[in-house]
Amino acid sequence: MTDLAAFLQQHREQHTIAAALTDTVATIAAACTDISAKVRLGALSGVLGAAGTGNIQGEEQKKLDVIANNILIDKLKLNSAVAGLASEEEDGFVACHEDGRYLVLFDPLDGSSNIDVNISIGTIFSVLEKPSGRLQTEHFLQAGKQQVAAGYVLYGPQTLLVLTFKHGVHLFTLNADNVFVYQNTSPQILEHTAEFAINMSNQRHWEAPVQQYIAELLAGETGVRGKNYNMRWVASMVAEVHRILMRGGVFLYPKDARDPNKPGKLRLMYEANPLALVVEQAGGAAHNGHQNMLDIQPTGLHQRVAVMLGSRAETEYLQKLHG
Ligand code: P6P
Repeated sequence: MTDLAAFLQQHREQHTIAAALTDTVATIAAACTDISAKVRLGALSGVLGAAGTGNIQGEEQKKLDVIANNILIDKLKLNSAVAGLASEEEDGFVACHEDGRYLVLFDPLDGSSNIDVNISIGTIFSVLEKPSGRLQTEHFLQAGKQQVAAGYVLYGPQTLLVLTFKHGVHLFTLNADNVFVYQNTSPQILEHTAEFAINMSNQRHWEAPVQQYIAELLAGETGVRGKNYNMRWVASMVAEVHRILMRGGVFLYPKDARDPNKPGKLRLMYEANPLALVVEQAGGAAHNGHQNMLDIQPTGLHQRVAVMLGSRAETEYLQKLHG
């Protein structure tokens, strides 16, 4: 049995990764272990329901959003390698250690609408190197390809940690002793799939290329794609990405006409970028319809983006449709 600590030491030596970086990821994993313990107890740990507060996204916060956010901030603040952090639940960045090397960005609990109905939720994290100079917001605004580590923890039937240091994707299962045990697998996303994930209730708001794409999938073997497709929608991006990692698929949250000023619903820095890095490291692809996700130059901590990711045959076809 190889646990996370042993894996990080081996991976560090094999790929000449800084100990401060693997230690930062270990801190994130430790925080997620505490979050998992709260999630598992649900009503018994008083974490269900609304917090009675809102966040900068204008969304109602669930109690567990706030709890998870505080657990991550408290633990990361104790790690001297961390110069600063940014969270979906925080308006601006949080300065940590002046001599820290890394910036940690996270969505503490993705899929919050699922908490009270016991459907999978997750924590998404992204690690960047801090540029020189006094910490400022611009230091966080690095393209996704600059990430030095990224991943997620999925609180589902199992609690799974999935992470990458850009040397493949690595999976761990949390055991009964609250230790993440390495699964010795390097998942590769199937190039072809017959499974798509999109919120169909928004269909009337989509732009033409997505309208055409989904119509073709729904036409099944009678249409140009020549095969039948199945659909999933969990309303938890982490769960959708993990399913795609394990058995292929394509996930879309496109721009829609409900808010013409918003390029999409999902956030670039701490949802799309870390998950896009995992997907790419597993042989899949991710873009916003026009540009590779990891090439997008951010302009704001909480900026939103259209997301299309997963099996390459589908993501490449989608990019062609967008011209
Ligand atoms: P909708 C969860 O709130 C989230 O950010 C993603 O995890 C998920 O894919 C999406 O929003 C669900 O959005 O509009 O279907 O509720």
